[in-house]
Order: sequence, then C-alpha cells, then structure tokens
Amino acid sequence: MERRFAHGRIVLAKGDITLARVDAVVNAANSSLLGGGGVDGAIHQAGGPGILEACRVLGGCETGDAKITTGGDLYARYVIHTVGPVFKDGTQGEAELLASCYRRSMAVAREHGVVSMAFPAISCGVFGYPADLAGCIAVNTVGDILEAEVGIEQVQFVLFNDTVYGAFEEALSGAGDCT
Ligand code: AR6
Repeated sequence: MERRFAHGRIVLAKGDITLARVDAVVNAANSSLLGGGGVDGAIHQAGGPGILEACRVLGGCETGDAKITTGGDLYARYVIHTVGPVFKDGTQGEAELLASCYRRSMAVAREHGVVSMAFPAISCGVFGYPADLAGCIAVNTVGDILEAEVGIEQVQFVLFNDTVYGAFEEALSGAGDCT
C-alpha cells in the first residue's frame, strides 16, 4: 500500500527492515544506544560491529531524539537511532514523544542528504505502544513532513507482523484520530 504527498510518498511493507533497499534505516533503540532486543538487536546483528562502535561515542540519546551512524554492513548507508517512549497510559506525553521520534529522524536524515528511508513501528514492541495509536501518529507525522518539505522522497514503514501492518494500513487509508 502506498500514499502520495506533495513531495514524496509513504509505502507500507511487511518484513525485516534490515533488508530494506533505502539510504537510511531507523532503529527503535533505547537511550543507551548500546543495543537491545527486537529490531535493535536485528539491526546490530545484520549491520555488524561497526554500528555499535559508532554508537559508543554518541553518549546515548534522549527519548524523542535521533542520532545517526554508519549503516555498517547493511545495504543502507546510515542507521538513524531514535528512542521511542514507553507507553504507560497515554497521558504521559507519549504521543508527542513518538511524533518527535519521526520528526527528528527525518530532520537528521535530511541533513545527510537521505532521499529514501525506512522506519519500523517505533515503540510497538517492548515499549508497549498500541499499534492503532502509534500507526496514526506515525503516518500523520511523516505525511505532514512529506507534504511540506522537499528532500526525502520515499518513506517506507517496514512492519514485522500482520497486526501492526493492519493498524498502519488503516491509519494510512483514513484521516485517523490519534487518540
Ligand atoms: N524488522 C522490522 N520490524 C521489526 C524487526 C525487524 N527485523 N524486529 C522486530 N520488529 P521493538 P520498541 C518490530 O521491541 O517497542 C529494544 O530492546 C516489532 O515486531 O524492537 O521501540 C531496544 O533496545 C515491533 O512491531 O522496539 C529498546 O530497549 C517493532 O519492531 C526497546 O526494545 C518495535 O519493537 C525498544 O522498544
């Protein structure tokens, strides 16, 4: 599934983000940037030790922020590490922090001349964000940027399971309410 905006498009895909043929893949990391499970573990495993080496000198990353490293052995030239919020009850600023992950990741990408990039469903695994709410925030935030800014032309969401894919599909096809 795909949707066009003034300056680029969003494409939904199922599968493993480490295989994405894009300039940059986004990692759903934790604030240490020193690795973990889920998509973080998969990216470090597929990309090799060069990514961790580059992360060590970054001094971690705040929730809602993003930092860039080499893509190591991945096809992607860069990995952009962002730290999503842990979902508690939705009243702890989670939505704004999750939107910030997408905005900051795209800003950092743009600074590095990235034209195509891939996101996982940030916070939708260990961090417990409900996929319908997260999908709505993700596609609205990215869509607004593709509508307003020239630079990034293609954003893929690479979704690992059918439930999350379905939630993002619904969000992309409708004018979703994210609450
Ligand atoms: N490709 C695409 N998506 C994937 C992959 C993959 N190879 N593997 C898992 N997913 P999570 P979070 C999906 O838990 O919730 C780590 O330990 C997964 O099914 O990876 O932001 C970090 O170090 C889910 O839909 O990230 C942090 O401590 C989505 O990616 C913490 O987990 C995100 O799940 C971050 O938690």
